Amino acid sequence: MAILGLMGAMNVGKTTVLQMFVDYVEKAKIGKIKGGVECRIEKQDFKGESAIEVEDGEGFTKTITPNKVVFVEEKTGTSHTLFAPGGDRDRAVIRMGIITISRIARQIVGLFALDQPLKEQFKLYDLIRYMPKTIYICLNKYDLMEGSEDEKEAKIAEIKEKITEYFKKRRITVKEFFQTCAIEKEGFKEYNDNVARMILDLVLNRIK
Ligand SMILES: Nc1nc2c(ncn2[C@@H]2O[C@H](COP(=O)(O)OP(=O)(O)O)[C@@H](O)[C@H]2O)c(=O)[nH]1
Ligand SMILES: [Mg+2]
Repeated sequence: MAILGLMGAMNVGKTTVLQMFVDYVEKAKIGKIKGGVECRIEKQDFKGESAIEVEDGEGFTKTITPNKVVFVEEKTGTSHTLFAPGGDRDRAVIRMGIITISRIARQIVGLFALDQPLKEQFKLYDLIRYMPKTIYICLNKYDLMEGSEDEKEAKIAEIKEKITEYFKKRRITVKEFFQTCAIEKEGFKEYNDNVARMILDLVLNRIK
């Protein structure tokens, strides 16, 4: 039984990643992807999403209390729990969620948005005192990267290096990087599949 915590600054895509995973399970896609296994959702709680109205624009939601998903591997009957707290470290109730989940989770995934500066995104981790010795990194919003394939590759290599350095200073080893796109978008199916595969790799301990 795994307990996985998805951490990351506001708007990097924690809630969306979790929702995409649920979607893969509910639409029976997860057993069909490479590395997929049949699963079912036992519980999902996105009640902590609070709608934020903006004057002229679409509006968005902000995670107040942690999102939670429990799913079961059909073959073995093993259940796994996924948590994604909010990312707004300036609000006490959200901060409490971050700290609690960081202590409960046995595996932590740090999410980063590839289209936003890293520096701001690191700040959240300064808050978490109890971190495991290893962390997994999800580089999300791959679809928003600009440039040629070569340019993207170079940019990602640089980002990986900076993230590895940051955690190394805190004596945390980055064990694996994943690259994802958490919204359905043409041309990015492999990166959508990576969302589901990442979670399975982690809960099934497939990363050596
Ligand atoms: N283009 C793109 N948008 C994304 C992706 N993942 C999340 N988003 C969008 O980014 C915004 C913030 O996502 P959300 O899951 O609420 O972030 P959270 O604060 O980390 O939970 C939402 O508008 C999402 O639709 C992605 O991979 N690509
Ligand atoms: Mg959220």
